[in-house]
Amino acid sequence: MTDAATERLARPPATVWRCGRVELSLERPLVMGILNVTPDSFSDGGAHDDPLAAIAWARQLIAEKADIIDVGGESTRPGSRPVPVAGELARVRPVMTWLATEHPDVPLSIDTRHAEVAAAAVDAGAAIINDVSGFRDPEMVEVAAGCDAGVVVMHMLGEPGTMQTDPRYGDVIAEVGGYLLAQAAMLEAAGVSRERIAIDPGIGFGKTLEHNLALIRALPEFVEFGYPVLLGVSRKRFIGELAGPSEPAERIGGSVAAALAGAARGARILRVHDVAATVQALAVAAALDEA
Ligand code: HH2
Repeated sequence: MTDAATERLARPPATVWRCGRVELSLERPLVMGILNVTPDSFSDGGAHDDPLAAIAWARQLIAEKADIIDVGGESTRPGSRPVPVAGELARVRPVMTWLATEHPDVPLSIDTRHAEVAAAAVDAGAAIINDVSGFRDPEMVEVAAGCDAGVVVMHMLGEPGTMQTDPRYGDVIAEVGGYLLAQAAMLEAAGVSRERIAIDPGIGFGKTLEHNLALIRALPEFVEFGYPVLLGVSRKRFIGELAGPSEPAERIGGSVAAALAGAARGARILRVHDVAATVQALAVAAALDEA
């Protein structure tokens, strides 16, 4: 680990995550259901990119007991290109507004790299800003500091367009951990209180299979930083690499296995496409742990 990491190691695990007016308990892992309002997301692109389909999917995620809904209007899959902000806003705003009105009790997250989109989403009722670029953009930091939303700081190596072109690290755990700590400290210095910050190693974002596995195995080290840890493994490529070629929608078993392994290592927010399967698996795992 870096000096910054060593200095701050061994804080007790976070027990709550403050997101706007709600304080989410982390006593059990929370399930964040994915709602991609995009034509081109790697797994569900084109499935919910008109407002009615997006609302129907949101209803399903809620019925399946998602604790949080993460709405995205820009795919950041490997090789993807940025979407103009106006287009991203047009995709996410109607569904965010509907959700905030019809289901004000379900915390809403906006998955965006763009300050303007984050600000509009917070105005529409988002309780969480999920930034896969880890608040590199000072304007994103300003938006976070100017509201009370929870924030997810994710690690990504470079940009989506090129991140999977031969990703390399000296020590992936130290580099990703050091980055997350540095960005969290920067956010705190900018006025985002620590109980609002969650961290995420960014599975698949500029990582080989070995990097992804090393990061999942090392989750207990990230938990010791004292921030809630979010894990996004759902339907990702590494599952096909481990278990044989498959389409993303065929990776549910591997996704649930990886989510459970992450939860067992301390991840407290699981970002998933398959909410019902994950909720069921967590219920069984929790009952067995108690026994
Ligand atoms: N993964 C994706 C998108 N956003 N956010 C966080 N915090 N962590 C992740 O691992 C993560 C994320 C990629 O998944 P998906 O949204 O399904 O795909 P796409 O980027 O193609 O829309």
